[in-house]
Amino acid sequence: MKASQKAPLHVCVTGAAGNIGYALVFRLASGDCYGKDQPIVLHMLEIPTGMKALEGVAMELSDCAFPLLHGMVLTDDLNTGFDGVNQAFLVGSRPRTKDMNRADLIKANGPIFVGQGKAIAARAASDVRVIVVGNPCNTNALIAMHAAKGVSPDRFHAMTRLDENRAKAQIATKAGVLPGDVTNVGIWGNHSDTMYPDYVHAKIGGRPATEIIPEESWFQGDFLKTVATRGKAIIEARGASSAASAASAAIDHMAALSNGTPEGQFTSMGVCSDGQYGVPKGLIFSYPVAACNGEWKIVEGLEHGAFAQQKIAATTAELVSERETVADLLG
Ligand code: NAX
Repeated sequence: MKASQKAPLHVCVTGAAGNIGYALVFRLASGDCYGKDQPIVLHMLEIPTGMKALEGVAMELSDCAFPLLHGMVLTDDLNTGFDGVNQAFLVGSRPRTKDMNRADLIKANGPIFVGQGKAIAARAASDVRVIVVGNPCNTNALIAMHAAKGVSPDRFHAMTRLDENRAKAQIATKAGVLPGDVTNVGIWGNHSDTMYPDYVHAKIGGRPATEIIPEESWFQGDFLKTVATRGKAIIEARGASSAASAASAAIDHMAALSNGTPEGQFTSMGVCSDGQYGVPKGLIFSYPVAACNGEWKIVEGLEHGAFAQQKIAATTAELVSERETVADLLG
């Protein structure tokens, strides 16, 4: 089918003038997420102080003359931003400042996701799918999901794909293979340094990664630490936080959701728990997930040893505590 024959997808990016937004919108407009035959209309939502920079982003998008970009909506109004939207990337939120701890950040950003959840329920298309990137992304997704009355909870996701991609890259380097050879690296729990990147079920060229790298001490030591602290290392090296890699991971997540995961493989998504693996129901928890045509399913039956169980218990406890911090926003 020619690009012009398909109806455009309406794709919203919040915080589109920010670091990640700037890396994301060009990839979306060039067809990296939905395919080279799928036109899109980009809805770019900012706060009033971001609107001038957003105009500059729109000028550059226009100057790319992307054949698939069939329209742009620039706005600081939630209802306009989410009107008729099929796919939403909730990226914009307040960055953490020096005097803020994680609980302060959660409190500061929570209300943003109440407003956005309500606007999604009121204005988005009936097939809307939402990925929350803005931190703390699991708990922000939880808030948006609660606020979006009438929208099925399975539509709300948090992004842990960047952690998965970081973990795959570390394993590939250690094994001397290409990142594409590494599959089934599930991220469990919160997008924070408590997450558990499950190396036990990871595969390299279809074989258990632990057979090819028989060094449990590396997996439990340097590997876990590198993945958990990668964001900080990038800030130190670049003087700015991860942006292009975060945008790329968001595209990987939404592309996997739309196109599906290959047979026998899974990816990591923060999704609403129904109690799988003993996680309290209703938490947005990152699990290994298999996806197909916009639907997803948590991969069940994976067995965990004592080390993994202890890591999963710790990340679960952190998410439960975050949920308590925002209890007043979960009406
Ligand atoms: P920036 O500060 O560069 O950009 C944020 C943009 O959002 C700004 O343009 C700002 O004006 C806008 N904004 C703020 N509040 C808004 C609102 N209520 N509605 C619409 N727009 C709003 O941050 P950036 O580096 O782009 O990071 C964005 C978010 O991603 C942060 O919360 C960051 O912590 C989070 N990240 C999440 C990652 C993940 O793996 N889940 C990894 C990368 C990143 O750390």
